[in-house]
Amino acid sequence: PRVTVLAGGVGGARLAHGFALTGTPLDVVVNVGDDTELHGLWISPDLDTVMYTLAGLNDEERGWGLRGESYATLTQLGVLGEDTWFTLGDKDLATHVARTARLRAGVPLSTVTAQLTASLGVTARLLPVTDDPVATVLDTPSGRLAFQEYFVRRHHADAVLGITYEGLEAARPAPGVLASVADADVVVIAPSNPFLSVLPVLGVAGVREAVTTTTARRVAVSPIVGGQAIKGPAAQILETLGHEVSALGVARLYTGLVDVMVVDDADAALEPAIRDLGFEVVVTDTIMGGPDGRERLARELLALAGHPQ
Ligand code: FO1
Ligand code: CA
Repeated sequence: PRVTVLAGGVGGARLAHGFALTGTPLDVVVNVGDDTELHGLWISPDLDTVMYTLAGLNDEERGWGLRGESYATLTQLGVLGEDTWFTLGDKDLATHVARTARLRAGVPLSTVTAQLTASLGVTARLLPVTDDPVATVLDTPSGRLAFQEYFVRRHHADAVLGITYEGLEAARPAPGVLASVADADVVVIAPSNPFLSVLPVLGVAGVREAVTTTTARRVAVSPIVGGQAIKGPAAQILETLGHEVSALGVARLYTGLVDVMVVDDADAALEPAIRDLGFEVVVTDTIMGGPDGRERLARELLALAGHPQ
């Protein structure tokens, strides 16, 4: 079956890796709202997290960046008076240099991404949801913060009172994105942050409609397990934006978008309430861990979608 995963960073990367390990044809449509310019370089953290994970090159502990990095360039940038709060490894910087050079030459982000993934031996197709700039901006008690200011520099410690996706209204889907969703056999919303990763993907013109109208089986995996986020600030953001901090709260956000909500064994008690929203509910172990756990979850999702591998 053809699988299309809608993904943010680490959670999306791990589940996409699981599908890749099953050998099924895979597209990953990736959020670009985290993208930022630092030191004159264009950085696309979610694309790189998915790319490095699928290439088997990622730092497993952190979830982002490359394994076995060195930091000579960042150290010297600090000597020269540049900010160093965003940890850029020497090899990772090569990705940003190559990407930025090609973007400046007029090559679209989707084409650059196809080139970079090919160079790293990734066989899945990585699609930025759009080639147009989108910037997630957070309203906090300390004011409006650019995404990486909020997330990395200030360690996502500020309460999120509101979220704006600058550029999203004007953003057009990148080539292949709408067809990928329309032509898939299975569309999966990864266990990524609904507000920081999934909504800025669905908000690009035509994407939500493509998910609504595709004939694919549509499955979402809850990123909230036992009332807590597997990683990152999803729980705090649901809370401050007035949503229930649970797989049920996530399900409400995806009502009408997916056929099946997959929740962790820890959330088995939420099954009837989620079913009442109109979903089929599957309760399983959603904690992926290493490659074996990722492949296991991917195979379970393929089976419940009617395409056992
Ligand atoms: N996340 C951090 O928490 N701290 C960092 O210093 C950091 C550096 C970094 C460098 C390259 C890259 O592709 C990603 C990086 N990330 C870092 C992750 C990134 O900020 C993601 O946007 C977040 O993990 C949210 O998904
Ligand atoms: Ca992200």
